[in-house]
Amino acid sequence: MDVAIANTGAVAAAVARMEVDVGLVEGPCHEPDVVAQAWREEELVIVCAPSHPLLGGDPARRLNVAALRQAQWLLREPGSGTREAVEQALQPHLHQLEEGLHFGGTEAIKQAAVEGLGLTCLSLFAVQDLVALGRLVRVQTTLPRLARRFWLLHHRRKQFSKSLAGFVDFCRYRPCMTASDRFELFSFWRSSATYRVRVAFNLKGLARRETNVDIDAGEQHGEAFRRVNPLGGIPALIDHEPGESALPMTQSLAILEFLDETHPLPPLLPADPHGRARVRSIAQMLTADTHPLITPRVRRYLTTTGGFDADAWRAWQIQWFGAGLRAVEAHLAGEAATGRFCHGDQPTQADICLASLFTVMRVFKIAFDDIPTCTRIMAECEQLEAFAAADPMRQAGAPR
Ligand SMILES: N[C@@H](CCC(=O)N[C@@H](CS)C(=O)NCC(=O)O)C(=O)O
Repeated sequence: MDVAIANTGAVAAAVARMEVDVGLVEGPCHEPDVVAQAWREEELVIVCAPSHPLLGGDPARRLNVAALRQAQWLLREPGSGTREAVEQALQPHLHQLEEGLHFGGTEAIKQAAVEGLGLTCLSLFAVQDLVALGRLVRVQTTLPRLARRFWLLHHRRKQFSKSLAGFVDFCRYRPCMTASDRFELFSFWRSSATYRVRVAFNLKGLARRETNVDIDAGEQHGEAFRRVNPLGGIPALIDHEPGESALPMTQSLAILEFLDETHPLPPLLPADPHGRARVRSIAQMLTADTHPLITPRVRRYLTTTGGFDADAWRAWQIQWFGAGLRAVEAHLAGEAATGRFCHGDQPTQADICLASLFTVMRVFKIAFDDIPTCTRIMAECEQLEAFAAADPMRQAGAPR
């Protein structure tokens, strides 16, 4: 594979001339014969030196629109895709940016900001090193969250070979490996509900840090965790983003919807209401009607109070996993909306929930041979690194 690096305009032009198979760009593409598929989303942050006069000696000061309009902005050169993306993010709020200086690269802008020459708006990923060192501060503002999109470009007549299609899948669904201070996920290696959230983070290229709650040892019922989730279940997610409420979010599907609303790409729900209802219905058949019956708290009750021994518990698991999956199979096998995945050819909430049941069944060594569509779709999911990387056996704490 050959990789060439150029700015957005040059990449789009190379795709339009079919000189390259695909292009990955951060700015808008203006080539008529090029199809732009939404790829990743990246958070943009405003940063400056801690001593910048607009902060008045208080790095936590929140700047309003009027203050931001007065600022001198450090920008990329005109024609750069990054500059266009920053202008698109800021101009709806500030209308016009007071250009202080412009530079041909991000590193030069960062150094100029450290020297106090102005404010700049760059990707969080690009500035987190200097923010961690205290040489830049993230400016708190009254603006909403800023983001830019990356795009995958291909010529509209491009024939995709199997390996090229595999590469595009890899790009779209590769998990993000960076550490995050923003999202704290309470998790356990085997938990299928946590798996759903892991896959969603991976699909969206978002980082998280995980705090282990050992549900085999009963930590979910301890006083500390009950303050996070009074129901004593994982996952729970805390968004530590400054300015956001730090209340823990619980319920994997609610967390999936939150991630989809705050980080829309790639979407986990179809665009049309009927499609969304179908996907949510499949997801809830698995997570509301099936999974709760086989949780540790149910096992504990049945084995301590209900007179179940190990065989009765296993028969119970097989009964309820089987009932849920056969019902989902009836939908998937009989409905035209089923495609490569549960709904069309992109993974959705429904696939995440389906795969979450398969992964926990594997841990318990349970399999069914009468759900061929579910099994085929699970194999499709596992082709994507976002799912594979969330597998229980690849998590810290899994038996080796
Ligand atoms: N409906 C919840 C399920 C939460 C749940 O039951 N999680 C399991 C792990 S997969 C748990 O923490 N169980 C603890 C217990 O049953 O004691 C969700 O989707 O988040």
